Amino acid sequence: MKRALITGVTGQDGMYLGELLDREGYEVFGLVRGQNNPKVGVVQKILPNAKLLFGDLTDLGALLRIMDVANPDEVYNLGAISFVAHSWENAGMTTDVTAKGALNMLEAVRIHAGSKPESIRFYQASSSEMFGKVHEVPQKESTLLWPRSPYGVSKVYAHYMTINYRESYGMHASSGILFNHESPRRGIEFVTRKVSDGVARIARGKQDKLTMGNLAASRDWGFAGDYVRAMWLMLQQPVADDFVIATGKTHTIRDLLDVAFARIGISDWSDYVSYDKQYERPAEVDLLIGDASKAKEKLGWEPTVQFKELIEMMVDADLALQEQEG
Ligand code: NAP
Ligand code: G4F
Repeated sequence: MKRALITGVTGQDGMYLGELLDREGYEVFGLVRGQNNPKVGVVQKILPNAKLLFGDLTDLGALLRIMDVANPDEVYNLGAISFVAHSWENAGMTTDVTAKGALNMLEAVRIHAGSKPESIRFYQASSSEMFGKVHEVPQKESTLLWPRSPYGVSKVYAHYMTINYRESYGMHASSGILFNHESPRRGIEFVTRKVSDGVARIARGKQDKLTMGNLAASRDWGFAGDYVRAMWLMLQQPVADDFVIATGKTHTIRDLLDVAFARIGISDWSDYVSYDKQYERPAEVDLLIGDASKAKEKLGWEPTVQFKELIEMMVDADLALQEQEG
């Protein structure tokens, strides 16, 4: 039985990846931060077989202890401060967790693996946010990185550190440069879930309006369940490498509002959406669209869920949630 350690197991991707690894017959270990993390109950329900270990990415000693307990064949480093807007107000913490946390995890793997650095396969959750002010359309593995947020800068550090550990120590360390991916498990702070939740509340008469920021930004949105499969496929390759994972299609926030409101029978949403400057960012990433042809060719990976189906799935899930809550 293979053993896998997931950092960020309480996040959207951590839960989908845990389910996939469980189906593939792995013994799954999940890193959970904090002394009384409110998401533990949710994770235990979704991943009843997973063993939860408590520690923080900023604490190398804790990570070394956790490596001793889990003794994993594969490590998926998904833990991060992942909300871009939050990263300007918390740049130091974002650097400590999202950048230096990845270095700590790489170090813990390197030290634990001892004389066989290639024996533990490592996945780093890199991000399309690294492309920032894009220098090429669509973006691929070789596109110049030009991050626009403390989060993006931290992810660039972690990305190059992963490549550096591969080149310096011969570690089997891969980075997935994942474009935005969403699901009903997406955190409420991100725009797709904010919209699906708001639209469901409007439909149930619990809310009058959605207050939004920049509606012109474009994102390449896919389904998280598809994207965690790409993570796993990367670690099944004989040679470690970096891959863009994306749908190859981009949509604006306005398109997102169109699909979400249409799902509840509203074709003109202008009366239901207002603008607030507080949701604008100091520096915006205007356009993301990925070219995942390398992943298609080498991993056999392709997305199965398209934009409209994804947003409808999220609105339906939030309508059901609102129904349950009464
Ligand atoms: P998420 O839902 O925000 O999950 C982030 C996870 O990191 C949570 O489990 C969180 O724990 C954990 N974490 C935060 N600080 C930590 C710390 N100090 N020590 C240990 N764990 C910590 O993010 P996601 O959407 O699943 O994304 C997974 C990874 O992929 C992240 O690294 C993200 O930056 C990256 N990524 C995401 C996307 C996307 O569109 N979703 C795209 C590209 C890359 P708590 O639950 O306790 O907060
Ligand atoms: O949903 P978002 O907060 O996601 P963002 O910034 O693209 O970051 C996500 O994807 C990255 C991959 O590219 C990940 F690395 C990262 O961890 C995260 O998962 O915002 C999307 C867009 C932005 O352009 C933002 O300005 O939506 C725009 N937006 C407009 N109004 C809003 C809002 N975003 C949020 N969160 N809330 C709004 O009211």
